[in-house]
Amino acid sequence: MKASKLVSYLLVRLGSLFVFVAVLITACEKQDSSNASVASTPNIKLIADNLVSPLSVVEPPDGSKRLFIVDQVGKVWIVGADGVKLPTPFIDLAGKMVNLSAGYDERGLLSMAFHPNFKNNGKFYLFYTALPRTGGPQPGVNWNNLTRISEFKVSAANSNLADLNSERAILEEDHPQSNHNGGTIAFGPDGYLYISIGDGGGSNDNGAGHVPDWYTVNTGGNGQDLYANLLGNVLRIDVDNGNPYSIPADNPFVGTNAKKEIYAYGFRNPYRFSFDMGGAHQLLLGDAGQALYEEIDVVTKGGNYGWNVKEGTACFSTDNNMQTRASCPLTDTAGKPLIDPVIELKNAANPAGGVTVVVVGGNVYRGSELPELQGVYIFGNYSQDGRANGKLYKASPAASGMWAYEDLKLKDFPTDLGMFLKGFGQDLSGEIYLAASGVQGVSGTSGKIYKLFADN
Ligand SMILES: [Ca+2]
Ligand SMILES: [Ca+2]
Ligand SMILES: [Ca+2]
Repeated sequence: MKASKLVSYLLVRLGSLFVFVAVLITACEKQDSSNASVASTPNIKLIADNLVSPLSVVEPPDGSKRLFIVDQVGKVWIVGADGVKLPTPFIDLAGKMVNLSAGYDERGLLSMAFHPNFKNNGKFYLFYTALPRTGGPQPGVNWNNLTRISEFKVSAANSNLADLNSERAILEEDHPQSNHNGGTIAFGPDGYLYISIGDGGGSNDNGAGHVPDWYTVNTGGNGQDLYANLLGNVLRIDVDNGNPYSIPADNPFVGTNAKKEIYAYGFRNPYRFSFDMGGAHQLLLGDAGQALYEEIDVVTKGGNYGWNVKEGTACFSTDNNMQTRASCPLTDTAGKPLIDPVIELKNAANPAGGVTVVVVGGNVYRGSELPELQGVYIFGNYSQDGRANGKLYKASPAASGMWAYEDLKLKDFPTDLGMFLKGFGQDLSGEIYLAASGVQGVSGTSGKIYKLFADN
């Protein structure tokens, strides 16, 4: 080998070595950067479409990796493990429900929960709006509808079909007006079924079917009343004992004259709530406000969340719901503090500059797609101003006081979703889903389910 050839040979070998070392360094840097949780790019991808008014997504605890989609019209649709929506709905309850208004309606099939032991007992639960019973809250006024939570079983022959005839009504409550149905059901980490029910509807927690409570400065008050009905509460019942259910022994009003199903009270329209899959398994709830404030609450056993004494952190006035009162009680007559929200947003009608028509309670992210969102509460804005421009927020839970929150920016939707945001869902891996549609009402086929994912 000539000297010149030897030199060039060595240069080539050294060059290869350099390239090899450079690749090693780059690989190490990549390794380091993933460990150091460099922010990924949140985006949403389509999971199912051609829905009417989807409100939630639930995964059954049976290992099937299916997703069940609740459509307000009364149908539950299944998306299989292969990502394909089945052509036949799991169940269709429309024949058992009130007729819904195409333009706008808060009634219908509002949520679904699987029994924790669904894999073995095939039981699941639906919250829906049935035809009203005869009679009404006062002479000459009929009930608008009947809230019904029922147990059903999956068909013995086909795990993708429910047995409609297996219905066992668990809990029913007469509802005076069409709105404020609440409408979430979920099993807590304690195995009990939690149910959110609104104040009965109308406005200001007033009118037929809204009883007077301890706070006589404001008229009405199903939110504060604990005796006359189940409205304005989060309830907790044991569906595995009793017929049709029993009261958990440590429910807060056991041994009193109050309704023993009540777990927490003082809500206006607790439309969506969820349990954190991790951490302390907190119950996080979005309560829709009247005219000025929207709120997210951390719900604890026996807690009083203020309505209709307070709207958010403000003192509410039934004399004029656009003006707060200068002061109001800090506690109820039982000495319970009126618990303020952890997040408060100004309602779109707030003259001080509103941001949302209604807040939509979401879920704490516990998935693996977006590590930087681990433990972050994702919630939503149904619409900023009445148009199809809902959006997402993210909030960092704080040990005390108000939680900081900001927009959760999505790659393909940098300003808003271009849709009405109607609800959330979470699979058993902790990933989060959105339910949205292009219209406010229960009509059309613009309803879609999206999954939050890292688009990078
Ligand atoms: Ca009152
Ligand atoms: Ca009540
Ligand atoms: Ca409140």
